[in-house]
Amino acid sequence: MRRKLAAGNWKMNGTRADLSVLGDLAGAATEDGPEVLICPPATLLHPAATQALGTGIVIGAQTCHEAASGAYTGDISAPMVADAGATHVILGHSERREGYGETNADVANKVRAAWAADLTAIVCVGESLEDREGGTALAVISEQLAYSLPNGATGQRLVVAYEPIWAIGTGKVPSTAQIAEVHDALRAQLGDRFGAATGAAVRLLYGGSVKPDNAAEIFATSNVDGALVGGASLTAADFTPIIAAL
Ligand code: G2H
Repeated sequence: MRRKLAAGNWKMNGTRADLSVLGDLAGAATEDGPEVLICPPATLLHPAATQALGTGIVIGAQTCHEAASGAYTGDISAPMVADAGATHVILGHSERREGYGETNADVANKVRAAWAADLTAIVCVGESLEDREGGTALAVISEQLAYSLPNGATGQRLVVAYEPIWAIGTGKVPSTAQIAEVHDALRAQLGDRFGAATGAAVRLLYGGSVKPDNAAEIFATSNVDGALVGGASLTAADFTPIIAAL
């Protein structure tokens, strides 16, 4: 049985004062309920992890470098993320792929680094509007998944997030049939590559304009084990009902 996961991606939002959201969410993270993950900016990883102690909320980073240390000005490594108290890292988000030129091979190297540091990697895949309208969405996603994942995935250390680029921050959401088609294909591909047990154990998140008013419908969709939520994870008022819908 896959535990549901509500993951908040704060992107480049938040200062220490905003960590009060963790306190407001504390009641939402229960042992029997969905796992609640907040991925704040790197500056907040350590204070967030400290503040989350005892709440059941876990903390993740939004990216990491593939090397453990070295002359990479401005970057943070997977061991640093773990040292800050985080347990997860989002990798290959489309904003990283598009804005920083991260390739599938880069993402796979980062996943290796994350696993070496005992972090759970949340690997993002998703098609552009052009891919969707041109009928190549499934092929594009399949290729991203194939080349963004190194060997050695397990249900514990891999989560896959499907985020259609055209749905991110736009208020546009694919139909539940479109989400199901992609998630079913992801599940099948993971099973073919890593074996049936691992394929069945990896959690699949949907991401892209998840809001309190559409969460329940999305969560009722085939092979959707939770969500990667951007804008609506910034306040407890929005994120709490999303967690509750899982
Ligand atoms: C997609 C998502 C979070 P939003 O990027 O990863 O953001 O919910 O704001 O569309």
